[in-house]
Amino acid sequence: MQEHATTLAGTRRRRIHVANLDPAAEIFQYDTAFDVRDLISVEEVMEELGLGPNGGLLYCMEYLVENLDWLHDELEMFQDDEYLILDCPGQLELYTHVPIMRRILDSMRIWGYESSMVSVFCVDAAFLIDASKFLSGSLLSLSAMVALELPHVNVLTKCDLMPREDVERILGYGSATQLWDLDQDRQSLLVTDLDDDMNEGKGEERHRHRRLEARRRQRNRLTDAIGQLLDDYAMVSFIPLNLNEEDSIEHVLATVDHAIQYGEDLEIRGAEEDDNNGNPDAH
Ligand SMILES: Nc1nc2c(ncn2[C@@H]2O[C@H](COP(=O)(O)OP(=O)(O)OP(=O)(O)O)[C@@H](O)[C@H]2O)c(=O)[nH]1
Ligand SMILES: [Mg+2]
Repeated sequence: MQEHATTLAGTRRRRIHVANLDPAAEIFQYDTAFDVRDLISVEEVMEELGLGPNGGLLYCMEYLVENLDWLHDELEMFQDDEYLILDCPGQLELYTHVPIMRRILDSMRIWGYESSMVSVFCVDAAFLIDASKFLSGSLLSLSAMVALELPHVNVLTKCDLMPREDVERILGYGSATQLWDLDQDRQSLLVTDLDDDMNEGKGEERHRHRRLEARRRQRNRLTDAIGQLLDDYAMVSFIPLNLNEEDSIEHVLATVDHAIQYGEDLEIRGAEEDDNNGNPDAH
């Protein structure tokens, strides 16, 4: 995104700052505007306190919450119209199980950033490839959305690493229930094959197989209900990101901009200037 912004033509060219809020991060492919590891890092915590990677991350994030003045000072360095991406840790428990990210965001709301924040939830395309993965990925996104209470954009990342047909299949799912039905049809074909094999087997095995089938159908009713809920509220949809396609990067950026109305003031200002250019009396 940072690189893309600098390649835009003319007035569309812009600067995107990126800061790292992941104390476990090691390598970056962007210029960091500021870095939480200047405050604390998982590496030093693991070494000094003998914690493991998960405990270390939690410790660091709690330390950040206790030292939010540091973040406030860093954010104050930016002008109101500057654009900043905060690269956050990917461990979902920081958003759902423990309210750490929520506490950081609540402070940012108090500092006046409420109306200019959007959460961008990035999921690897490979994690959504079949019905059950799609449903669990959607639920993860939903839990982050509920926990953060911000405008929310889901991005399907790493599409460049997957055959185009697979990406199109994921995007074409349309609805979670429809997807689940398709998958069930496929599963029942498999079960019918299995039934035929079983008919030749012993009575005890057939009985066990029927019990398993009944249990699976019960579970499916729950999955149906979850799929229905996702559909009824049109809660989850994904925007594909393919790093090799400029249009795809632009589409993600435009969607995120739109969610926070970024640039709309600039466009209006630009339009006024155009009008004024056409009218010699105007100032
Ligand atoms: N080809 C390709 N590689 C990517 C893309 N996004 C990230 N990567 C690479 O994938 C690797 C893992 O990066 P991420 O998926 O961002 O994960 P992470 O930052 O290590 O972990 P978390 O932030 O904790 O989730 C890095 O080497 C990235 O450069 C993408 O869209 N396409
Ligand atoms: Mg990361």
